[in-house]
Amino acid sequence: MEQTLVIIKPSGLERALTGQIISRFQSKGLIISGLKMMQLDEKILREHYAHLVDKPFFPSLLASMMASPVIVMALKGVDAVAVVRAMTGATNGRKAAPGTIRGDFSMSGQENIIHASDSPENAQIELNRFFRAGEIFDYKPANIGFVYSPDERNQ
Ligand code: IDP
Ligand code: MG
Repeated sequence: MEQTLVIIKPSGLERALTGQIISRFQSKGLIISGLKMMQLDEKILREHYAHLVDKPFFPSLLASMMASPVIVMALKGVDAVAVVRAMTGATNGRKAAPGTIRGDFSMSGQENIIHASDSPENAQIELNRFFRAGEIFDYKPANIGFVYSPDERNQ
C-alpha cells in the first residue's frame, strides 16, 4: 500500500483542529503509520518548499510554518496520495471545495491548515525528510477486512 505525508500546519494546530483532521483521515479508512509533533526550522522548510523559495510570499510562508510546532503524519492506504490530496482540497481555502479540509476550515491561500504530498515520488522523499528510521510502523489494523476487499488489500 502507498504511504503519504500530511503536516498539520500551525494554522491547524493553533485553531485546535488537530483532532478533527486526524479523525477525518481515520474515518476514511487510512492507516496512521507515523505521528509526531515537531518544530520546523528554516533549513527543512527551504528543502520542503524549494519550489517556492523565489516567490515574494516565501518569507511570510516560512514565518507561518515556524509559528508553532506542527504535527507530521504518515498515512497508509490504497492510492493514499491521491485520496489524501482530494480530501485536502485546493491550495487556497477560499476556493477549495466544501467537504475538503481546506474548504471547510480555511479562508486563506497561506493559512490552509494542512500540507499533503502531491505525488507518490514526493511522498517518499517527504516521509524521509520528516521521519527517522523506526518512527514509521507497519501493522495491520484488525478492521482491514471491512475497509478493503481481499484483492484491494494486497495492492
Ligand atoms: P499545496 O500546499 O496545495 O501543494 P503549493 O503550491 O505546493 O500548494 O504551496 C505550498 C504552500 O505555500 C501552500 O500550501 C500555501 O501555504 C503556500 N502558498 C502557495 N501559494 C501561495 C500564495 O500565493 N500566497 C501565499 N501562500 C501561498
Ligand atoms: Mg505542494
